[in-house]
Formats: sequence, C-alpha cells, structure tokens
Amino acid sequence: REVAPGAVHLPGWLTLDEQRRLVRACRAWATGPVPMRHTVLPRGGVMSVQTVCLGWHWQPYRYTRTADDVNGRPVPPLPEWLADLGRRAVAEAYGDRADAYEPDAALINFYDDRATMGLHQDKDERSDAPVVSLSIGDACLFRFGNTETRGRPYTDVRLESGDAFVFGGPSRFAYHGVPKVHPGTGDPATGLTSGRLNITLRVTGLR
Ligand code: MD5
Ligand code: FE
Repeated sequence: REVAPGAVHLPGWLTLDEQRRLVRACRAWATGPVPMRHTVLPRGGVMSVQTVCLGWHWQPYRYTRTADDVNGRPVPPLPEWLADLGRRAVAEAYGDRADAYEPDAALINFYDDRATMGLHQDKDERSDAPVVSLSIGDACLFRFGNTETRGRPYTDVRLESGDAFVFGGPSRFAYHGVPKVHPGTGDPATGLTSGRLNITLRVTGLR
C-alpha cells in the first residue's frame, strides 16, 4: 500500500454507499453558487478537467474565499462529514488517530473521457499536512513522480472507483498527474455513468 514514503494507496476504501453519497453531493456542488467549470490558466490555456471547490477556491495559483475567476461568489463551506472522511483516511493510511487533521478545502475534479492532468506539484498550500484523494467512477492511470524533477523516475498506479490515496510526509510535494482515464470502467451503481470524479482534501494553512 505504501507506494513511496508517506504515499499510501488504499484500494477500494470507500463503500458503494459512500461513493453514492459523494456523487450526489458533487452534483449539488457542481450546480451550486459557483458552478463547476474548466479553469482558465494565466497564459490563456484551459484545463481539460472541470473543477469546483469547497472551503477555499483554487485558482491558478492561489486560494481565495470568493470565486474571482468565475462569478465572484463566496465558496460554499467544507462540510464536517467530508473532513471526517479525510481524518478516517489519514488514520487508515498511517495507522494512527488523525484527530488533528483539519482540512479546510476540497477540490473536486471531474474528468471526461479525454481529460488529463499534466505532471505538477501542489504547492499553493502553506502547510505540509497530507492531501487525501478519493476517486469515483472510471479508473485512471495515475502517475506518481518524485519531488526533484517533472521527469522520471515515476510510479504508474491504476486508481479505481472507491480508492483513497494519502499523500503526506516526503511525498506531499511530489510531482503527479493523470495521463489517462479508462472510459467505461466505472460501476454505474455509484450514480456516475461516465467519467471520473476525484475529490482532494487539503489544509491550505490560510485564514
Ligand atoms: C486527481 N488531483 O486525481 C488528482 C489527485 C489536483 C490533482 O492532482 O491537483 O487537483 S490529488 C494527487 C496529489 C495531491 C498532492 C500530492 C500528490 C498527489 N503527490 O505528492 O503525489 O485529480
Ligand atoms: Fe495535484
């Protein structure tokens, strides 16, 4: 399960009921005050992934309380039940109680059949607390790299519906990306009939 120091893959960690609840909640957030959208990058590029945020709004490359690059509205709060799920994942990954883990932001990414995410580091947070990643729907190829370079060495992992992944310790700032989604591999019983959802819980270190 430990792909690298601090990087723990928990295959099939979410129950089908939890996945269904998350799909339902993500639909509501995606059509909430700040709709899910393709983030526009500073140099004019458009991300193929669609994103909606809770707690803090991520825009390249900072967090704000209002969705300045979408419609200026305040971002909905991160519900405590979702933070609890994050604490349980951290506890499971590190064999520890994780009462102290207090995520204050969630990024919800939706990948259609053709969406990808290039190799990058998550370094807009001012905290080295772990990131918890939850996957639902179609499987994907997840590329987990190293902290030094965007290139090799990296480890390719297939992430499936229900998998959790915790990135902490020395893996927190590793390069990573999603080179491919595998269409048609999800279980429609989750409520998601195509594409891949990824929910990440983060500690921004902001106030
Ligand atoms: C995804 N999302 O599958 C991934 C899962 C993002 C993003 O990359 O930035 O929205 S999060 C994977 C992650 C987070 C933090 C650290 C590391 C991986 N890591 O060190 O490998 O949509
Ligand atoms: Fe990332």
